[in-house]
Amino acid sequence: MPMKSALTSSFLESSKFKKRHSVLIKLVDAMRDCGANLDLDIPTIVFCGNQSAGKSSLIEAISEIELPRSDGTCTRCPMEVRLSTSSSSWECVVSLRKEYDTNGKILDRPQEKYFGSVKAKKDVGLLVIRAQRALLNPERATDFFACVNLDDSPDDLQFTKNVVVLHIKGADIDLSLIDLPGIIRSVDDPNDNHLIPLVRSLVQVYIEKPKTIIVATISCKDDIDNQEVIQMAKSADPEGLRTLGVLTKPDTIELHCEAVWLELLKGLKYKLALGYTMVRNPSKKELLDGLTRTEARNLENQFFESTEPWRSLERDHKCQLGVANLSSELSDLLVRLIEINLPIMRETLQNSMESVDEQLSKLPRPLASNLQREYLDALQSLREHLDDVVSAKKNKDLYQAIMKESEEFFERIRQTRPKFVFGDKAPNDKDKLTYTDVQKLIRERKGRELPGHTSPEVTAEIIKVIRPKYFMTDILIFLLIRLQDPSKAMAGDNKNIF
Ligand SMILES: Nc1nc2c(ncn2[C@@H]2O[C@H](COP(=O)(O)OP(=O)(O)OP(=O)(O)O)[C@@H](O)[C@H]2O)c(=O)[nH]1
Ligand SMILES: [Mg+2]
Repeated sequence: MPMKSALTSSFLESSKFKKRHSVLIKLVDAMRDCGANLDLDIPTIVFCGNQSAGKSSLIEAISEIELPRSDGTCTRCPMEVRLSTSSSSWECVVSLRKEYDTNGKILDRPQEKYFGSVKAKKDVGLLVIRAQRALLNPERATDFFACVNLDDSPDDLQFTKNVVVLHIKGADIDLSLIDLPGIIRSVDDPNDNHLIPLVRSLVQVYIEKPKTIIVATISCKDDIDNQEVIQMAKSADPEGLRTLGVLTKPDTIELHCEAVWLELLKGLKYKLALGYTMVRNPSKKELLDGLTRTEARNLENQFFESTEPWRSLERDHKCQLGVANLSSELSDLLVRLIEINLPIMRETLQNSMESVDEQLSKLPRPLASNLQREYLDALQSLREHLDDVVSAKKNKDLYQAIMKESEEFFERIRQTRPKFVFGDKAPNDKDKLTYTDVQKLIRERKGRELPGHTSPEVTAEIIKVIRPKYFMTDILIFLLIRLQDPSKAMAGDNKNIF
């Protein structure tokens, strides 16, 4: 069997849960696609560790694609790799998920945008580097990074919390993994000191979620006590129940210094409930020499079969060696975690849906296509509402309480209306309109009317003369009439005003 298949197929073929694995992992991926990860703690596998510990190399080995690797192109943002089996041909679709704005403030809703896609595994590396650079330069057009030849100009940001998402269809396994930037211990330039807590807090956000499996990637090249990931994982998961240790670069261990790593593997030191696995991936030189994926897996097998003390490990511990064993272990763990959490996720989503339905039911009905009609209906209902308020129709007690006062008020206002006085002169009130005044106006405006008829202009003139003075009175009386008998006022019966 080719090594490529040995990586995953042996596990999948032997697994009686193969179909269920696929269904469950696709289910949580679909939930993530809908942005449910913002409201829900979705089971996830997160790779974290010191810078250059070998996290991306490990995910590459599992997923068979190329990710930005150290020495110039290290991981500078979270990379979500979603592998799914399907009958269709192999394809990798890359999208950018912005969860934070340019000031690092969390967005209400993440925005996921298509970035590019490739049909050949060899083309993934460049596309992912382009996608990462697009996120690191948020002020520049995304298309720029998708199409043009990349230059060496410095990026606006050194790290970002926004995510490159890789949807890989036609993979040999259903699994979702997140690759994180490496924890920085020191920086050369003091101006970069702020990057240390920045990356640490990014890692913390991912690993502190209770439904996350922490893959603490520990390089055997460094002293075990210098691996900050151990402390971070311990504070996020004090009992070590969801932390899996992965020991990388075993080929770099100096002769006779293997004991400490052997102790870890056997669970004698830094004990974790999920235990430790050891993997051997290609070094930079081996990659530069053109080592293929198949050769890389062969190299790993040879290494564990020929190097002490690993070759003499007891049978029980042999399954802790190699990428193939690790991928099956991870897939199993993820599915178990999803299964355990499915009822609570369903309940949380049910509650969220009920609260959304309630909010939706409070929204006004959608607008009809005839906007003019909508506008008139809205005006009509506003008018009815105002009528109800003004006429105290729906408030009987208030109506009865003000009845007497309003009648009295109406009468007093009425007393202020202008009065006609027959004769030449109004004895006590110079503001009163006299019969002589009216006759004078009729004479001045006389037109071609039949005898006994008055020109409408005269009526208008009389109103013009009186109205400005008594304008406020008009309104008050009008309102009063409406209060007492709205139907009368509505019918335009406001002749009492004069
Ligand atoms: N000798 C040896 N080198 C390895 C092994 N695994 C990874 N490397 C090399 O270590 C370097 C760093 O690997 P990466 O996979 O980029 O490490 P990383 O943890 O993703 O790095 P950051 O993203 O920068 O934190 C690369 O040059 C790899 O080729 C291993 O098992 N043995
Ligand atoms: Mg990396």
